[in-house]
Amino acid sequence: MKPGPNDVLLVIDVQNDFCPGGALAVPDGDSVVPDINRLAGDFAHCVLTQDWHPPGHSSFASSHPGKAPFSTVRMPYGEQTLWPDHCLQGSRGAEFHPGLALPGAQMIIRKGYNPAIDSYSAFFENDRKTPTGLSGYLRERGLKRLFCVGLATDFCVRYSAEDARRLGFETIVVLDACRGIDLDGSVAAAIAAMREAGAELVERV
Ligand code: VGL
Ligand code: ZN
Repeated sequence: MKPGPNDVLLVIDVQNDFCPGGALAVPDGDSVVPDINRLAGDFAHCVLTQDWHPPGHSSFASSHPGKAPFSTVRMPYGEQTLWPDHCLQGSRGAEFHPGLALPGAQMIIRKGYNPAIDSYSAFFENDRKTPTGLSGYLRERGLKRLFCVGLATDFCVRYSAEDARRLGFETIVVLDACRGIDLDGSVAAAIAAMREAGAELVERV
């Protein structure tokens, strides 16, 4: 499966806060960095996403008195998991992992900046309707096939891959270059859901 001229590597949320020592550390999260650096060498096109929240964001447990991180709450757009404060705009935790070496990356999509709504997917906020602009960008550039890697398998990778399929992009998830948070079996559920959505799951490329 050699990447071609219409393929893009989508590198999802490889940020300090999702790596060991970070505010919302994904177990072993930093181990994807060398794999992603190596993979990027095979791609003519690379796009990154960056989780980017204002202080007091509605996805933070700290914004909901009495609620603990990793519990859930009903929002107007559906059920929302509450997280520790993470990826604050301009903070060190929101920066990309320092080992990530993607000098050829062409676009950074920031998401989660709307205080009232979370945004897991690279394409839509969690209402699954408000676009980030990524699909227009990819279409306008003729990029048709996405290879998804990064953090976390069960949240931002999952929703990005599902939405990519829904939007008609060919979608491949490279599992060796992803790591999950895994709340109550959420990694297994994510893998089933991505497959059901028509994404192709591969261990490596
Ligand atoms: C993510 C939870 C909260 C992710 C982002 O990148 O998967 N998860 N914000
Ligand atoms: Zn977030």
